Amino acid sequence: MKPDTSMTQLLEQLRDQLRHYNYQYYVLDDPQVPDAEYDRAFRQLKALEDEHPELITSDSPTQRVGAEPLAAFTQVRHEMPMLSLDNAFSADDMYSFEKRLRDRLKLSDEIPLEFACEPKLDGIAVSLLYENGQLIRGATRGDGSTGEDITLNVRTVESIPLRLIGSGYPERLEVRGEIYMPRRSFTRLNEEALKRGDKPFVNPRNAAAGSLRQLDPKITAQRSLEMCCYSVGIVSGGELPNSHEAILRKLATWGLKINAEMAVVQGAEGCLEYFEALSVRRNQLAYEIDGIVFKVNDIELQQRLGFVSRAPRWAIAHKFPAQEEITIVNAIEFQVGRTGAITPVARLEPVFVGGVTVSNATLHNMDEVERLDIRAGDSVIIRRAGDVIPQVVSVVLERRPADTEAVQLPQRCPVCDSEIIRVDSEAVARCSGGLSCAAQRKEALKHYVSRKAMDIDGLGEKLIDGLVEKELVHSPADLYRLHHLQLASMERMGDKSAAKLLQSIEKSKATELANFIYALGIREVGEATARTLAMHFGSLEAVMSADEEQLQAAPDIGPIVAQYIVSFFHQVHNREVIEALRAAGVHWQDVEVDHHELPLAGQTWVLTGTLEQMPRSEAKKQLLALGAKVAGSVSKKTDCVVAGPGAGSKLQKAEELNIPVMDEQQLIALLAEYNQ
Ligand code: 9MJ
Repeated sequence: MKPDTSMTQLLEQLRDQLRHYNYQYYVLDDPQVPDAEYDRAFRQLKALEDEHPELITSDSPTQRVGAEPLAAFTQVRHEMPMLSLDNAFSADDMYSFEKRLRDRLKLSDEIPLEFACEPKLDGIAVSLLYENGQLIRGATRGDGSTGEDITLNVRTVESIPLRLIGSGYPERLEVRGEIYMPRRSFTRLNEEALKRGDKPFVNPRNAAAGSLRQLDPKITAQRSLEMCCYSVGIVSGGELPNSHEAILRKLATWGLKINAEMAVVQGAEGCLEYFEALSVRRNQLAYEIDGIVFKVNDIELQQRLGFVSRAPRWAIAHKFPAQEEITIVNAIEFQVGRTGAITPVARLEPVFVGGVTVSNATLHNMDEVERLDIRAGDSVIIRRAGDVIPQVVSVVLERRPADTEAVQLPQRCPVCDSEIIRVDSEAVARCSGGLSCAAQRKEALKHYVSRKAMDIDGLGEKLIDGLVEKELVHSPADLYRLHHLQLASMERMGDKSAAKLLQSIEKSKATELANFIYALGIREVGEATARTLAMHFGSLEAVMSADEEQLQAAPDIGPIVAQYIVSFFHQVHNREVIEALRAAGVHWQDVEVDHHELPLAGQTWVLTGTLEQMPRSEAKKQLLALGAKVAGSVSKKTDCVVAGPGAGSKLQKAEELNIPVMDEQQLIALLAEYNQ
């Protein structure tokens, strides 16, 4: 067929359709058609363009990738410098910020001052230049005056329109924002890197930077980057609205992605409220942020305020406490866990990171020690994101002192001197001392008294360490033989606390079968498995005499756990401890085993958000009793999600996957119905 106007029109129609789908998917996060529909339109366009290569336009959705690798990036001078931001680290800094602005603007206290608030994305600042709606250049911020031309790479980012949609945009429009890698893409990228044996990226920011700095745009295209716009640079041949918020909303109508969390507040007070509210949800966002940016909303006021050196006077970034810090490894030691697992731990020069002082970081196992090549004396980057445990991200090799030595797994347990054994197939090394090892005894006791086990109040870690060291307690049964004088003579204990502790030890004798099984500390038998065992077998005797096959008949018990359970009860020492506990008066009621199908058998439930009328542990217990499994994350296999106030990403995922969601009231009604 000879190309004619109708073919040109058809191609343009298909392109518009695809741009629209892209906009809904990447910019609004709200796709309206299934992927297959997009793919069909894309393939049709591609086929027609293959037939008529002379009609291909550079802003066609088929033209995002495909350019040849560059030899080097060229430099770009920014016509208007790309500014950075001043920082605030406290509420006081925010109040001083507002005061500075008011003084300079001569605003009296009664006149409100509006701020636009937006999360501070931790990515790479870039500039996009549109001429007559066409994306003609993408550049990094660089030093603010000169950056690098990364046009071919930004063209691969799907949330960046190659051509603006809608109408009314200025002839020349420079849009600025941050290119970042969402957490999910980051996790996936690193999982793939580890599988290939490559070095993982340290954080999403480095991954985004590394992906943009690729001379081969095909690599950038595989990296799932996103761009969020937060300001404009050059504007000519057209007008923009007169507030920051309205400008951003306008950009969104032209197909550019802006942050969905943007809001307008009044004064430093309003900024601080926004800061607090978003701090709470920070870890539920799909991307990492390192603070909140506050900008005077009124553009005329912004112009009156101007800027100093490289930062505008009208904006400030209120930073969260740093999530990454550098510190020194004073030593690498080995801890012995309840099951004898030997865990290497880095003892650190104390460092304030993620809002707390960190002086230890687990290194998990020897594979991790080898992967990091961490040594005593090294400078390391410590990361503590949210309430996640602190993690050693990497060693700063340039700072390694001359005389360090690689870490060796000790051959003997640092506590009991028994041999350490590392089974080839496992990453974990174990002390072979069993309960003859004081460290394992201490950990076993700590587990026994813990809240979800026997729930003995007032028996803290230090006291257990002391009792084991003084040889007053060898096994859990010894707890029930302790008397007042012994306890009262321990460090930091007095008559009163000793009496209270004896009471809680006494109280713990009346327990439930599931708690008791959990308290025994059998490898891989957590709270849920213990409950399953109790419900399926009904009595301790039945669990103890079950063979591996019988154990595997219980829901969710696999061959490995079954083997651990059999071997636990096989050991004479363990049987003796159980006997001694019963002799000391520990008792429970056997569970009536009803092998009728439980109403929620086979179902997986997820609890999220805050429950206001019953503790989450109680809701979980009741669901388990009805046969349901209670999982920590939502997947296609989830049958129902119970969402309370503050529910975030799990609720969102459930909605995406069309999984039934109920609130606490509905759950209570359902439980009442089944428990009648
Ligand atoms: C980030 N990183 O999210 C600015 N930023 O505004 C936001 N950065 C900025 N605004 C002017 N939201 C200079 C930098």
